[in-house]
Amino acid sequence: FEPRVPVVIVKPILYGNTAKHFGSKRDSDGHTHRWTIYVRSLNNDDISTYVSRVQFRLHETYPNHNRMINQAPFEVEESGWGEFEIQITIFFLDPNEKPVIFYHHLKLFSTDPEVVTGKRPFVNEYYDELVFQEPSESFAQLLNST
Ligand code: SLL
Repeated sequence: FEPRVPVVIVKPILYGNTAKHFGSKRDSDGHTHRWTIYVRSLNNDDISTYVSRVQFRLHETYPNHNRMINQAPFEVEESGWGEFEIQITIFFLDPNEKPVIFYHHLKLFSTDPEVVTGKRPFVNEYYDELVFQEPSESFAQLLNST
């Protein structure tokens, strides 16, 4: 009798956005902030060892609002004037692994005085975990390589 050990691999990630006020509203388009939305590993290891691409679905006011990023760093840098929900989809190198879909609320405006005066960058970041149940042997190798 050989007890079967279930294989579960957990990859910690960070996702979120940074934002920086221009200092004034841009006349041409009313934009006020430059911002970046991103997905990365907790320890900054390269997640492209097991992630094939990441899609960021921006607000429809953006041209080509479905942004597919096919290599690291998995991020989109943009400018704008408003906050909105961004749908993030992570695709994996093993096509049998279902893509993971979640949401991030893009935040631009801070009440933190250090951020308002430009002493500190604005970071709106969250921790989460990608949990793989019984991954294929080859994909498990990729997951364990970082
Ligand atoms: C709001 N519900 O009303 C939100 C919508 C839309 C943000 C925010 C500019 C895009 C562009 C932009 O910042 N859109 O000019 O391409 O606050």
